[in-house]
Amino acid sequence: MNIVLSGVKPTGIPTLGNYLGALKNFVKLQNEMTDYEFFIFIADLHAITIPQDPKELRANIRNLAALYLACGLNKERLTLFIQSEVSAHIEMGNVMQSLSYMGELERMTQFKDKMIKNPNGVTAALFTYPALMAADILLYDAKFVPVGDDQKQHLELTRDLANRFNNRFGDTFQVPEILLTKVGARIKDLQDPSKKMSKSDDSQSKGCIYLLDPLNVIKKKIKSAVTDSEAIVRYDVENKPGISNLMTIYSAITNLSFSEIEKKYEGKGYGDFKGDLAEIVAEEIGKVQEKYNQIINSKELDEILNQGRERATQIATRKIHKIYHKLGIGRF
Ligand code: AQP
Repeated sequence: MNIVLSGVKPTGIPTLGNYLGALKNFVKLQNEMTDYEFFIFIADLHAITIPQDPKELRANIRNLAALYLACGLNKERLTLFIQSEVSAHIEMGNVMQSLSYMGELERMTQFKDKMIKNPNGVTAALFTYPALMAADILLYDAKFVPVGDDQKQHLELTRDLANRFNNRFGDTFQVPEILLTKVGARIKDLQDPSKKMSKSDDSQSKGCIYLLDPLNVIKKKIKSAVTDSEAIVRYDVENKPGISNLMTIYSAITNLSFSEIEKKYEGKGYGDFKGDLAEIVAEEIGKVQEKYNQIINSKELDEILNQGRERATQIATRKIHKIYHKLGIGRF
C-alpha cells in the first residue's frame, strides 16, 4: 500500500498560509497521485504542547476537519482522522523519544522559535514534539509527506529515526520522502513579511488571513498589506519582501509564473495589483467557505471521522505491536 500522509495542528483557524502550503496542495497531489491512499489527520496531541482553551480546541478540531473536506479532497481515497483517537500515536511517540537524542531535538529551529514566543514556560512535550511527529508518519509507513518549508527539519529527523531503527532492529520502517509545496511553501505575514503567517498569531492581526474571515475582511487585509515605495510589481524577496509575498499568493492561486505576473502589471501600480489579488483570494476562499458551511454541522462529517479512526487504528495498532516485538517489550 502506498501512503501519502500529512497533518495540521488545530491551534486556531487555518490561515491562507496553511491553505496554500498544505490543504490546497493535498488536493492537487490527490488528483495527481491516483494510486496512493491519502491519510490526513488533525494533530490535536501536537496542539496541546502549547496551552489551549478546551472549548476553542474542540471547535478548532471540527472546523479543521470540515475545512479539509471543503478544500475538495476526494473522500473515496481519504482516511481523515483525529490523532488523539488513535492511541498508537502516543505509544509510538514514546518509542521515538527513546530513540531520539537530546542534542538533535535541541537543534530544531521550530522549538527555538516557539521558546521565544512562549517565554513564560516551555513544556516538555513541545521539546519532544518532533519525536511524536516522526511517530505519526512512521506508524503508517508513509512514502511521501507533503509539508511546507517550515517542517523540513522535522522530516529530516523522522528519516534519521527510521534509519536508526532499521539499522538496529532490521528493516521495519519505510523511510519517508518530503514533498515540498512548489509555490506557497512559506507564506509570510502581510504586515511583517520577515515572519511566516501562523494560525496561532493574534486573531485580530491584520497580517494574517484566516480561512473563515468574512470575505470583505480578507480583501481589506490584502489591500493594506505592506509593500515598498518603488511601486513596481517585481519579484525580489530580498529587497521587496512584501510584494514578493503577495506575488507568491497570486501565483499559487492562479498558476501564473512570477514573470507572467510582472508582465501583466507592467506600468501599473500596487493599487491595481492588490485590488485584483483581493478579488482572486476572496473568490478562492469564498468557494471553500461555501462548502465548509454545508459540512460543518453535518452527520457526514462524523461518519467520515469515525471511518477514518477505524482504518487508522487498524493499521497503527498492527504496526505498534510489531515494533514492541522488535524492541522486546510486552508479549507481542
Ligand atoms: N505560512 C505558511 N506558508 C506555507 N505553509 C505553511 N504551513 C504553516 N504555515 C505556513 C504548513 O501548514 C501545515 C500545517 O502546519 P501545522 O499546523 O502543523 O504547524 P505549523 O507549521 O506550525 O503551522 P502554523 O500555522 O504556524 O501553526 P502554529 O501557529 O500553531 O505554530 C504544514 O505543512 C506547514 O508546513
